Amino acid sequence: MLHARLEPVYDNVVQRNRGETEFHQAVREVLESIGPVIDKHPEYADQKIIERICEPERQITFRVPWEDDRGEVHINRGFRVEFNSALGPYKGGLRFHPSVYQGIVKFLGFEQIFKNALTGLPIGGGKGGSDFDPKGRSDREIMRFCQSFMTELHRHIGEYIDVPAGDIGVGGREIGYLFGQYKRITNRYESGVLTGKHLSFGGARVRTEATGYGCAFFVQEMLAARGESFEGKQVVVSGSGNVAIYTMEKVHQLGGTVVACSDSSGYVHDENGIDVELVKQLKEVERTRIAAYAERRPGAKFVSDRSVWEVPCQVAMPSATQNELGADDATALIANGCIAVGEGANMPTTPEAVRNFQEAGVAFGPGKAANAGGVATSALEMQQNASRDSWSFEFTEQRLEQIMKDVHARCYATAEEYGMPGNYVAGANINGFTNVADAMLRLGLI
Ligand code: NDP
Ligand code: 2IT
Repeated sequence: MLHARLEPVYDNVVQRNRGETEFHQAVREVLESIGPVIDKHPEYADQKIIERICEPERQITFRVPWEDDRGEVHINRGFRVEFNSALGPYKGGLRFHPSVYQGIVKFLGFEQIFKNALTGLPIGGGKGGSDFDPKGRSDREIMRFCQSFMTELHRHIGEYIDVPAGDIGVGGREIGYLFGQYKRITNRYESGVLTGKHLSFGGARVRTEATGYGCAFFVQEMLAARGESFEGKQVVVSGSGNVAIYTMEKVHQLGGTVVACSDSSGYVHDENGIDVELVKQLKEVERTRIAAYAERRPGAKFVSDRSVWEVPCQVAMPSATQNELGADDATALIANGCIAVGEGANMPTTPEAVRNFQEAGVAFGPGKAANAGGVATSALEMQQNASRDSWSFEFTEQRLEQIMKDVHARCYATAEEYGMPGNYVAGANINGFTNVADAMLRLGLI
């Protein structure tokens, strides 16, 4: 239910951003949480802070022409949405996936505002990407695409302006080509303009692992708050990309057993525990399909075109894409004894499924909080670049773990303060929102 003062705000967002269903969904979730804040702080509504937050400060759409290996010309669309810079330069990833359009970039950029605020670090919110499909493309094609993309994007970014990073379809390789082109066009070695860089040119240790490790740390905190731990728990992780791989690695280190992971063609079930090194080999080195896992690992099976959430587990960690875990999946997970869910992906759980989990008393960690370790470590990379420093793995991982504990504590305490103990969705949305809203009030009408 929406607060009476927020209903017209939401209606206006739907009207002015027609057809952008994912953006509507993300806005609605935040507005549903902040009703009690409006009662306590009517000045936010009086100053139209919510209307302002829902309108990006700047949106850029551009043509990305490139040539494939056979000489054929392709035209893709590039996006960068600079959503909110109250707390710092715009910060958020780039997604290359054929499903990308304005509505997806805006939902991601909107969520990024509150996620970044929750980290306690000085970063605003933004997101970008392209409808380019990297699947099956050669390394040279990826390079040419990245160069063309950056040939336009470079005018809009900078270490004090907007700092992109990776997301679906954009990892260390792509960040390298993007940085190379930025450096060439601008004639500046501006390390802090992109994060997720390789260690050889200004990258930070633990950034590759950060989102997955951070998500595992967050779930560990949720479990501890209930007197539980990962020890002896069966865990299912969806996806098999960057976030999924390092979630699995840390869950194993913390005593859990990941028994299944997936990609868009199906899932692999391995009761002995997923061999994470094999997944790295298949996905990071060979860039092949997860089905190959079952061919190389005795005892594992591949199941095509079915939901990974049918595999019994006590902890579920959706780490692929938006709306990948629906109401029926939630019902199946609850029936199988699931007690905790940590969103590694952004908005992977549908609103109905979130409700199911919360009504069943499942500890539910929303992406804004649970996957904040990635962007937080990006902010640590910016800090290292600004001071021309390079921290050790151990030190950086300690910083990450402490940040995730703090994010958990903020969500937990805020939910209690507003009379919704254990509701991490409310805690994350209210805490993230009030941080940004307070800064916006102090910055005047901007
Ligand atoms: P990757 O590109 O490394 O991996 C994405 C994984 O999700 C792949 O296994 C992919 O399968 C699967 N996937 C993507 N789209 C779909 C789809 N439409 N249907 C089914 N499966 C799909 O991306 P990341 O691991 O970086 O990102 C995963 C999620 O985590 C995203 O929601 C992202 O926004 C979020 N995230 C990422 C952060 C980061 O630092 N990278 C930080 C915080 C959140 P396939 O190969 O078959 O497409
Ligand atoms: O969704 C996210 O937080 C990311 N894709 C990471 C963003 C970043 O700037 O590191």
